[in-house]
Amino acid sequence: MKEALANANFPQDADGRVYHINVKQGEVANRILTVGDHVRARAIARWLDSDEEAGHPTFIHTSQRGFLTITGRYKGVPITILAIGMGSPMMDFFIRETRAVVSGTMAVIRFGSCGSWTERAKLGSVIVPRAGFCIRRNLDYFSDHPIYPELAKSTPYLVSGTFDADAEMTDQLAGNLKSVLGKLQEETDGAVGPVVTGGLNCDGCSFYSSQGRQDPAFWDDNKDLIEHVMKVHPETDCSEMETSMLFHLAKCSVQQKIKAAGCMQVFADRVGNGFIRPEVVTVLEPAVGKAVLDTLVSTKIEDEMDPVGTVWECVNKPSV
Ligand code: R1P
Ligand code: URA
Repeated sequence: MKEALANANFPQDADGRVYHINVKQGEVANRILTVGDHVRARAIARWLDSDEEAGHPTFIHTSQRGFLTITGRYKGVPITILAIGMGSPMMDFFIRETRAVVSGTMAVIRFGSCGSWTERAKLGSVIVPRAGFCIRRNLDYFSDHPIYPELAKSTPYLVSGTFDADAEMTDQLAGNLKSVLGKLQEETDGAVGPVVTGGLNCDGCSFYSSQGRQDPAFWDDNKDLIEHVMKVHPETDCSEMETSMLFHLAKCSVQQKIKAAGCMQVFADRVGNGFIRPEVVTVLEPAVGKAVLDTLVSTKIEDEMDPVGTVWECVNKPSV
């Protein structure tokens, strides 16, 4: 921590920089592509307009807490790519802190990796969920001195209801992905694709126990978890750790609108127990990243920020 901060409730420095992402108003655009992995973020950032095309340098900033913010333009439209790391608390930091420094509607698409729970989404597929839910370890079940005895006896894992993605952005994203991946599917002899739509994503609070992975080194009581979840939400396609939290927080943003959608590449086959090969990821990630950027720039934002004073203000005459 380098700057003096004020306000324990929502810490910001004298310039308005938020505590963990360390950005201020004018450094994050209304349209945001978010990922977990900073290598994925930098690979997708190669699609951004050059400094000459954009008319300003691309803004790149890594916070002390590891959030990577890249703000530039894509096809002339201001856009931010933000790598947040892993887990729902990181999604919470990201959404609350960006919401505090962006005015107007935010359009957020997460591009993650996931484990597939269905044969219709094999390794190399991309899933576009219509909604998501969460699975949380019920700590009282494992507690030495539970506060809520009934909850402690009830179940080791709590499964939530669902939160919808933005339907319009989701349809647009699915369409863009299908047109890009259809071609790649042929070129890669089916190693990439298809695009799987209409189902549910679930966020685990852990990569391990709450996604039903078996670990003899720990007391998890999760042998029947996947079967149980499939009974509660039979349309579940996959599990990962942040997208459902994004949908949940977008719904709970009560002062300013957040449109949220997500897509995830299948890295782990939880049905057949396989894992994606790195050379497939090399082909898949840039293609999906481009489809997400195309979706974001075609998303309508009625109350977009004025570029004056932002990092995307044209300071040089654009060459296009
Ligand atoms: C776990 O390996 C991580 O991968 C998934 C999960 O949501 C979790 O963050 O997404 P990312 O590849 O975007 O990090
Ligand atoms: N990310 C997850 O959270 N789970 C998986 O199975 C694969 C990637």
